[in-house]
Amino acid sequence: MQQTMVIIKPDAINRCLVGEVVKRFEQKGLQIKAMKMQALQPYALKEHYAHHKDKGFYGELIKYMSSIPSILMVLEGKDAISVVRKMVGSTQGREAAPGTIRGDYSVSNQSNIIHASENEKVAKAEIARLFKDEEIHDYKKMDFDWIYSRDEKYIEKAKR
Ligand code: 3AN
Repeated sequence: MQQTMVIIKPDAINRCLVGEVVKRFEQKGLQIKAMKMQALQPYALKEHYAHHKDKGFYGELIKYMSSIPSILMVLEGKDAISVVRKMVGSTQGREAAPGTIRGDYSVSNQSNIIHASENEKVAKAEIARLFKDEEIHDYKKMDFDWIYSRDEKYIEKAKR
């Protein structure tokens, strides 16, 4: 199984959308491996958004993301990174497809509800940056056998 990191951003918290967002991931069948509220400090955000440091919106992005705490989650599932990115939708809220989280809840380029890791390398780095090992929980969810086929589980086991 693959892990990805999600940040439910300050706009979602101010707009009371945390439950809506978490519900979608639970209903999809993703497993919550870690979840916490954390005030993201500018130094951590500068690392997180280093690839945007030359963009005009960078300063505002850091201010918005450090304005109030965020909710941080580690989600696990088969191909979790691409599954979650598809559910999140494209970056610009006004362009994001209806049915995606951003498409349904955002009309902004900046305040677009949620961050999700974009690939495996980034996911590993983000999880390592923002979570301690002991905050990520290993447990078998009781609906696991109904979420994946026998083959999907066997292939996973064979990989271990
Ligand atoms: P994504 O979050 O979809 O991976 P990135 O990595 O291009 O997209 O952007 C990171 C964050 O920067 C976005 N989630 C958004 O909050 C902000 N952002 C991106 N583009 C703009 C923009 N044109 N104006 C303001 N903020 C932006």
